[in-house]
Amino acid sequence: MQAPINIALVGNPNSGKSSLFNALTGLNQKVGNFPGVTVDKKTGTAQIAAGVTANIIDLPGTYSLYPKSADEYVTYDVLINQNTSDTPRLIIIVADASNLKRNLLFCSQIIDLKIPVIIGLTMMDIARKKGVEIDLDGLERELGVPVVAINPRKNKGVAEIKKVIDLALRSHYSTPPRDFINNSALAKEVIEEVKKVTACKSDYGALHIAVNVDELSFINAGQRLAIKNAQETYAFNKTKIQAEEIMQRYARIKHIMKATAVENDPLQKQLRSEKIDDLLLHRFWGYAILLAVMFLLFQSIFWLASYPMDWIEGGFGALSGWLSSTLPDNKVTDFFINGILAGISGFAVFIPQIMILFGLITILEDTGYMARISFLTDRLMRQVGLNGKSVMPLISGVACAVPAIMATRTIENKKERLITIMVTPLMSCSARLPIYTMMIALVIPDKRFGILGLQGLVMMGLYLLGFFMAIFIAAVMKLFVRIKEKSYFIMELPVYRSPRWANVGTTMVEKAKIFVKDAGKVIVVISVILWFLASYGPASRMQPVHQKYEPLIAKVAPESREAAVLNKEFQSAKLSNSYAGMLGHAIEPAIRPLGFDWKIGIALITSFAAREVFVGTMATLYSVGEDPDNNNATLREKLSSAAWPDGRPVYTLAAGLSLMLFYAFAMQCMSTMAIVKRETKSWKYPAIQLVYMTTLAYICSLIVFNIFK
Ligand SMILES: Nc1nc2c(ncn2[C@@H]2O[C@H](COP(=O)(O)OP(=O)(O)OP(=O)(O)O)[C@@H](O)[C@H]2O)c(=O)[nH]1
Ligand SMILES: [Mg+2]
Repeated sequence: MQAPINIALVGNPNSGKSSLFNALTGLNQKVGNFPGVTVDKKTGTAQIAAGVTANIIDLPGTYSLYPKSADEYVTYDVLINQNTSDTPRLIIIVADASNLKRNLLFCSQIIDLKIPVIIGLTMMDIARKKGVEIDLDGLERELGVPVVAINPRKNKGVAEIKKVIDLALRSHYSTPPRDFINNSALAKEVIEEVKKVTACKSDYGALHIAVNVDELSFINAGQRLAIKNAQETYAFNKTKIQAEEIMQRYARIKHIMKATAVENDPLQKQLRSEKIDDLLLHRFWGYAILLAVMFLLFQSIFWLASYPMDWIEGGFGALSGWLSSTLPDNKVTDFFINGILAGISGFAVFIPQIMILFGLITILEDTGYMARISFLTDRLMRQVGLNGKSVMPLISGVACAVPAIMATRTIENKKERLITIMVTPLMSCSARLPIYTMMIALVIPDKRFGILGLQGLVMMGLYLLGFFMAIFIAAVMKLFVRIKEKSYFIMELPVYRSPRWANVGTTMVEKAKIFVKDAGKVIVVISVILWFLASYGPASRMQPVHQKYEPLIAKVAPESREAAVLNKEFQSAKLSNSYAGMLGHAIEPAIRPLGFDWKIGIALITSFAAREVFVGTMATLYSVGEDPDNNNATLREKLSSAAWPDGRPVYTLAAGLSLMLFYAFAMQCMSTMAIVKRETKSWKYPAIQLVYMTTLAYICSLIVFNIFK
């Protein structure tokens, strides 16, 4: 058995690379129907033939070998830097047959890098519908590299391409002897110099090193100096050379297209996608439909999920009621039911909503509608310092800010990318959903106006609020960020495809698993710690409580009403004097103006690192604080009977709204801060985010609480 070889998948965006990656490796790399789904490299292994395994590297799509955006740089680095562990022994160019001409430009550039390539031609089905017939043998002859037709969406041609890979590796198939165009003539002396001072062997690779000499990390100072000297001596003009190169390539591609692709009646066939776009991108109807789609999306998160949520909630309530009546009445039982089980049930309830949310977003991506949303909103976005491409990150921010912030890599303009990163966490992510759902159920009446539910409308209002706040803050930041760069919006509109339901299903299950695993771990750990903090306290404070209540309880009949009342008072006094209670009381002065009591204060503290923890914290706190006979009440019921010491309810409309707003705007997510640091390469931006978002949250909550009080 040989050591695995590296095979890189490259090609234009949305050409089917990740689909092929999944077909080869059996993994589940994200696939979607718009350009720029993959923004980072990902490796998996595949069995190519008996005894031959390969590391398959999936890469972000690139239009040409001159990178413009951060995701294109990831690919560029793998291709140009010849000395890393990722350096491919073989490249598979995944080329979209329905856009052959543009795809061939990139193919020809890769071929000239003198790394062995195989072309996997996807979308033959769509090309055929467009009336384009492609002569594969002819193409192979013209380009001098193997060409295989594949359809990774339907798993077709995967065995064939493996065979060709195996053959290529076995016969030590190398690269075409002649360059696609005469690269060396473009800048002869400089190319020679680069080849002399670096390990680069191809003329075209050397040309790229010369063009990007300042950006490439693997070029050392000595090499850089030598190359720059040569550039000066021979008047190296990179803009002119690039233009010349692209022109020569297209000239040859035109000739190849003529010889190998037959287009029947190019003007006759209007694709189904174009007809649909006439409506969906319409000046009026386009926007009307967009609003309707968004509206349906949020309404359905609410009502579709309400049934499974009720079952889960009821199930956990019954379970803990049953357990507390069967298990022996001691500390261990208490810890298990009120510490662990309460924590788990607190977040398990929200699994259905999270799944539905991710499922619907996947459908938007898979059909190709997401790209249309970018197109429709570009004008609005541009006015506030963003770009149509900011919409994808913003919408996926509704699921989770972490992948959303990575998705900004496709935005070419640095200023627009930075502002998008700064405002994306304002979008209401799925971790806020539990808090919204809980509070809405508590303080918003379940009224209906025909098909519209008031609770659903408030939910949608919160999401819209996040969006408009993001737009507003972007407009403010536009005035402060000083990066000057020309901005443009070029985005391919992919053809409409029916969603692959298997993909939708796996995404839903995957996301639920991640939610349970990641959030679950934190929530359970915090709930356990919290149970301890809430159950114990300094003896100096706890003893008086015991001394006060124990004799009182001993006096009344054990099963009587007085006993129940006393017991409840006893439990809350204990909680209030516990370590957790002291913590909550300590910050109460700061949050009281927002309408929050000390229990909410504890939840604010625990959810500072991750807001998922909020509901779990509440569940634990209210379980510890309640009298033991009330265990099968749902958290919602417990919260609605929560009261201030003077008997006023805690969760009034004003307090509920204030709490929702606080969670809508506050920056409470360590993972987001870490990813912002990584993408902006500085702690400055996550720090700014933390300060501005939390201040914003505090002020908005304060205002709303005082209005509704
Ligand atoms: N009709 C058709 N659709 C295909 C074919 N191959 C892939 N697709 C679809 O094309 C879309 C894009 O596929 P991806 O695998 O995400 O493309 P990608 O090249 O990884 O895209 P980026 O990561 O954005 O660069 C998906 O909706 C696939 O289902 C094909 O041969 N025919
Ligand atoms: Mg991809």
